Amino acid sequence: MDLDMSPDRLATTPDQTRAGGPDVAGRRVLVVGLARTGLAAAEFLQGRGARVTVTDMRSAEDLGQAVSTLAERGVRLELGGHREASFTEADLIVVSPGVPLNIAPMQRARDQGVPITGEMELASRYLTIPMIAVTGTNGKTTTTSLIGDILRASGRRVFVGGNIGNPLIGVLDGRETPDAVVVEVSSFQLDTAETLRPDVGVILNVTPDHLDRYPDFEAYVASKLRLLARQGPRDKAVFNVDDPVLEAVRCPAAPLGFSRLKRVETGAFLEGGRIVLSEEGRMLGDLALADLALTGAHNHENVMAALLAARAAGVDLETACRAATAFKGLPHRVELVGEFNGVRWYDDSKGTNVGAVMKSLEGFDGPVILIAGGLDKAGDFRALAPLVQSKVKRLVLIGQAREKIAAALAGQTETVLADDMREAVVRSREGARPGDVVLLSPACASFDMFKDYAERGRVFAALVREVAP
Ligand code: UMA
Repeated sequence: MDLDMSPDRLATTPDQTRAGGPDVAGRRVLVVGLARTGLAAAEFLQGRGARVTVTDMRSAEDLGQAVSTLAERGVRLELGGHREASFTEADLIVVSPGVPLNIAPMQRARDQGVPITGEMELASRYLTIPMIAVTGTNGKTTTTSLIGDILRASGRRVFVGGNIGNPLIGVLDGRETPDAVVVEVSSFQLDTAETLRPDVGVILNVTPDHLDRYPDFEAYVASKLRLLARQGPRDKAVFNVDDPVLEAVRCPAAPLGFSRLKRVETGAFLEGGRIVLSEEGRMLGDLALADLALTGAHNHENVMAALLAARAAGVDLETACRAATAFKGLPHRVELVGEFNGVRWYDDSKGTNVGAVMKSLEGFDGPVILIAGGLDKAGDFRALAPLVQSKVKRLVLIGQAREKIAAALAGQTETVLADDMREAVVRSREGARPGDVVLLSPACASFDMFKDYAERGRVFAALVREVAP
């Protein structure tokens, strides 16, 4: 087993982590999971001369096009289940983020010393251009996209990818020649990141999520903090100093804090309706919140983080602010579907955890009818109680978690259980008066009723347009 993926072998100093990825030619590499990540990783590894096998629990029929694409390229496929020997006999395992690291064959391979890595870690080892990486429980996608826009506005060619939907390893196919990459990084991707060292690392916030995958909140926090752990003093760490988890972070990189609540010596903060950027107590520039299309406290944080990250990457502040004011936001994130009979309907289907729903609710003053529920990720719905009591006039619950949420929030507000999204929209309309807001912000995953959060949002929006006028 001489394909050593350990940090010590390939990376003795932080800079050397980018000196070149492992030589996989002729090596047996097992790619676990054949969705977006697995397909991209397998194509990359095959192109580098590895002997690639891809395995997935799902059948060839379920997996569709990816199967024929890889079969045509001569990749071995083991579908409809995992074969333990393929794990233990591999020189390297590249695991997709959605595959738990403790499944039995992986555990066995790990015990036998087989290196296990993730696609993002692997890709980062071959990258020679600067990397800006963004993690956090909420706001990652918006912030990643905004940083991408700002860098483009400054004339740079940028690859924007990662958890946002297109695997980072795609940047290595040579079709594009970007000057920098901006990646959204999930905790699952960080779990397999041994040497990942972004030039600029951003952590937006850390609140409970994915507790169905981690033993406890501490383990999830530890995963998130890995983003900054291997940085060096020349790198930059951007993080939210209002967040109790991040406030006390000690990182090797130069810190750039941002805060909604207090002045920051070197970083960004809010004052008098403006974002102020500062360096050692000196004001560098500012931006009026009223000029932003992005609204809500959480988005103000996202913009502060993006401005700091872009500046750390060398973009001048004026260009960065201009791009931030031009940024319109992303679908399914407190997206206005429409106003009907004086009621505004918002799609926040991406609000898949309790912290996200709290941030979304904080952005509204008036009475809210909240549609929540879906597939529970072991969230503690009781944390919603104060906001539900003060802002939510009717709670409409759907999906597998509806009884659990109803029990957790019992007595806080009028609660209605609905059998599907149509009923949820109808029951919301019944309770809504002019001036109210109806907000779909589920605090849960979508997979019990929909393909993904985007489909959930689309179905909701279509029903609103049909039922609400
Ligand atoms: N599978 C197995 N064995 C198992 C478990 C799963 O073979 O024991 C297979 C499944 O049958 C499936 C494949 O593994 O075919 C799923 O892999 P995947 O879930 O990693 O799917 P990808 O399409 O590669 O998507 C992943 C990220 N998914 C997850 O982290 C769950 C995508 O993030 C990401 O956009 C994509 O890589 C590209 O980087 C999605 C996500 O929900 C948006 N992320 C979470 C979040 O944002 O909260 C972390």
